[in-house]
Amino acid sequence: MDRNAIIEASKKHDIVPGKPYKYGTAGFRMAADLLEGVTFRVGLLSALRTRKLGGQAIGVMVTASHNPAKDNGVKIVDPMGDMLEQEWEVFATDLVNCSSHEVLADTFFKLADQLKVDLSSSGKVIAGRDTRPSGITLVQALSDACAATNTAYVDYKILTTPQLHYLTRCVNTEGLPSSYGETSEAGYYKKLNSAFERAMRGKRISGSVTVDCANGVGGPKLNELLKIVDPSKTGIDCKVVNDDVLKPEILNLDCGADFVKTRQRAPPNPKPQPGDRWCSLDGDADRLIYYWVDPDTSSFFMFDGDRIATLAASFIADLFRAAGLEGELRIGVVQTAYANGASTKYIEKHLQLPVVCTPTGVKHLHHAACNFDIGVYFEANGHGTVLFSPDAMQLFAKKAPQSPAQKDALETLQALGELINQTVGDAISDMLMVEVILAHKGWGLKDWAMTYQDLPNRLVRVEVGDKDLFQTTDAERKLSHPAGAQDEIDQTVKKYTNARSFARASGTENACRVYAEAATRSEADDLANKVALIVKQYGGGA
Ligand code: G16
Repeated sequence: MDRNAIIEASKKHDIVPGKPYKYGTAGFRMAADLLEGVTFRVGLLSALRTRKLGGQAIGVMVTASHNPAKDNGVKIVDPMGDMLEQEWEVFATDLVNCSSHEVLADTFFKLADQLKVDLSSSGKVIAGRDTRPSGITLVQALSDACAATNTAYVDYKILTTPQLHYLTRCVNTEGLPSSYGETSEAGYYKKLNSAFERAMRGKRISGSVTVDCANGVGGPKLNELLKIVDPSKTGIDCKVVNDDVLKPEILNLDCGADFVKTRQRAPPNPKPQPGDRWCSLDGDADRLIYYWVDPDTSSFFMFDGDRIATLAASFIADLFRAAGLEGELRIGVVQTAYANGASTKYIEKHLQLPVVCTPTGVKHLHHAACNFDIGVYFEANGHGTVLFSPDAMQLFAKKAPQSPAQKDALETLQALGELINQTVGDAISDMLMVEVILAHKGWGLKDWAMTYQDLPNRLVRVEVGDKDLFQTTDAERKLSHPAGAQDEIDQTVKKYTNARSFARASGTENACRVYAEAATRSEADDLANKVALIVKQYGGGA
């Protein structure tokens, strides 16, 4: 590999000096005009990673997901479609913060040495981006990093984040018994549609579902899928709204999963009619939130990630019983500190399933979910999936059914394992999963809403002078720094009934987040505001 080639290419994609850059919750994420040099350097790290893993393809996704349109981001996807191994995040941070092109090249070769990477071997990177126009410049930087390091590069252009994860796994399993599917966008739609039809066999979906696509990449991609979906087979009636990707500035604006979850209300436009079933995706279609306006009470009701997790876990546990598999496989649920306390109680007490709590970030939840045969993981913000271990999939395929009911349950489990994205949370696949489960249970949204009652809660975004002052412990449920802040939060929480609150620095936005729940709506709001004030005071002002 040629040191000069790296230096010359780097000069075309210079880094903007300033604050140290950090690989956050979902890679590097910030204002798009700071990202060109960062993305080039992420390309260099990917060139090392693919070679370290014997030439398996590495995925790179350019997206800022739920963030405003002016932001962008870049993250690395490992060969099986999961997030970059955490140990390597440090190497990414090291490369990105190099002070000059020469230091960058030296650090690259030093890392190769340290990690025992054979630079003469071949490597491959595949890339995708969301609909943000800034993505075009960023993938060019990535492509140049690959060219400078003789790394094969395939640009899949505009994709949802879960599609890029799917393609990464497909490329690396092509022709193997573990083949994940056809390595193409069309292959993704085919796999989803066929699994959806199998999961729906003998059942019908009742009523329509309207999907708010946040004016992001999920809109055109869902429309592509719907071209091959035959509604006569399942009864699905999917209406797509907020799918305008030609006006970049309206991405995630007053719509989308993050808007619905944080504002706890439906997008103002178009407005859902009472009784209609709605859901929202986020800007890169990896989060999903359902909601409706209850026609009896006229109040807004949200089915967030916690509700989707409980729905999936209860359905899969029922299928296990019906298939005669009870006790043979371990099902568990993974949540974060943001999970509503009532959902955790419902899973542990009512569904009798174990719950594990991890820090925020799909990478943490995914990892913990792999410890179960069936791991259901969802963040309250709607990001999640259900992982089926290879053993579980084999058991569903091999077990001889003792009755038609057992056969049905085993076939549905197999179909779900194909329908649900095994690489990362996928809003389109999760939406089909929810539709399947509601149809199987014969449930409307009222039935789903009645499974348990959420504790009133509030999520607040707090801008501070330096969010990095805030460090957490105990799966982000407590602050270890700045000194004194947690004590003040604890004292405040004590004044409210059944209350809980925590604060943490966001890894995707330049802000802190405060979560509070309590016995009543006004107590939850009040507590969140009080804790936000504490955070502001300790965060050095905005
Ligand atoms: C990303 C991560 C999620 C995380 C979210 C917010 O989502 O993939 O796991 O929950 O950021 O993280 P934070 O609170 O640290 O800002 P997305 O949908 O924005 O890619």
